[in-house]
Amino acid sequence: WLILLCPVQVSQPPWAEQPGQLLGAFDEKAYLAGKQLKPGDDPYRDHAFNLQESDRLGSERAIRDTRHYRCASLNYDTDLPSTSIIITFHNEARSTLLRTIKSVLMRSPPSLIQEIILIDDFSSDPEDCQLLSQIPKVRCLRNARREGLIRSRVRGANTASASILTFLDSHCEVNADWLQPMIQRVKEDHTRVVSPIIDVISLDNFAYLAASADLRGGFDWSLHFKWEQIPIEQKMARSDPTQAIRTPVIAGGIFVMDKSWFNHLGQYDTHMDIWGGENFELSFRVWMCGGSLEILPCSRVGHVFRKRHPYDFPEGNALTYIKNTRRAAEVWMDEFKQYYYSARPSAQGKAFGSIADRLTLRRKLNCKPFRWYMENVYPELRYGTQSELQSLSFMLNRLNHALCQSLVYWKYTVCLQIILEFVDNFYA
Ligand SMILES: [Mn+2]
Repeated sequence: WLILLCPVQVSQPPWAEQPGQLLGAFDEKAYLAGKQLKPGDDPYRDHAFNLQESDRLGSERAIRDTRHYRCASLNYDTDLPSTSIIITFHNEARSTLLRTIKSVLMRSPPSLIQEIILIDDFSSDPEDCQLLSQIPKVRCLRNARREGLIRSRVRGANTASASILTFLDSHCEVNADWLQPMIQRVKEDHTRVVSPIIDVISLDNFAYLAASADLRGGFDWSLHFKWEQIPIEQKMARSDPTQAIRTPVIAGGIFVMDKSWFNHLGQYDTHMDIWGGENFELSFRVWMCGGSLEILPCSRVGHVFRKRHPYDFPEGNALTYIKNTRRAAEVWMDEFKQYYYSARPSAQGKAFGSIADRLTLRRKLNCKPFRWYMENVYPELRYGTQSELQSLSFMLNRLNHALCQSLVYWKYTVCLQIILEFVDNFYA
């Protein structure tokens, strides 16, 4: 009778046996052949990653299960609610977009996927999205003009029919059991906003590399996101490597959130354009208005990190980032916004539009002051006089530069992540 109590261990979940059947009437070969790199074309030109490698990989490659081994034996509720997956994109490569979708269909329990909503943010070729809607559960919505990530996601959320929203970037590969841990945490407490550990897919050869499991999201006063080590006291207190990691901010590309909580908290600031800064605004808002942010080590999703944006910003990259972060600082950072302006003096004179609606929202939700966030969520973020700050950031930059010099063009965040992973493996 003991056998009855033990679940049978299967190496492949039953729904993954025939990936071909997941696609219904969709003609994968024709879709991929419809757009191909011409001989002599620079494979990096359009997407800032090696398109030739991505095309060559195929849409259902196996990837290493990068989780801690203890994750595989965790159990999740059998009645977890389903989720709407929301993927926004602008001129994404067909092979990466398809691999993102297929990895979701292959590595998620089918009952958890209510639908996959693609928001085509006015890509040059409407067929990139349209053709994919022949895949069962996939829906395609196309914007009539360029709206950017933030308004596109809000559009996706408004049309979603599941009670839980999963935001996913368009050049990802989800790993084994990525979804259950996140839905479980949100089901237990709907005010949690959770994200996976984001593994690295090489932009050159598309190798799938494990990221360190000891990182959380942080930032400096210029509102530049960075991965950082979990503070030592918290690390010492972690007896269980499968435990959730509290994080001051999320990277923003991939997370799961209860839909009614998303709506209650005011969705996103839809006056932010294209990309950038929205993750700070959401993170401050979630913490200060009664929720929490977590990274779940048993959920892993690979993402192609790039060194530049392959698409253009109608108003310029830097200006858009400043407008968006300035809105976040003005609405949420109270007297601490002075440190943002010291770190980014050029932001001072830039237009950022009206924030009256967002200030009303903050009052209506009765959110805590930014000082509370500093004291309770991110006490590690130092603040002081301008010269102190400058010499500190100078030292950190020098250190970072020395560490990452040999890895030429990787964003230092990615670089740091990989160095830390090596260290991890060394001691493992
Ligand atoms: Mn991305």
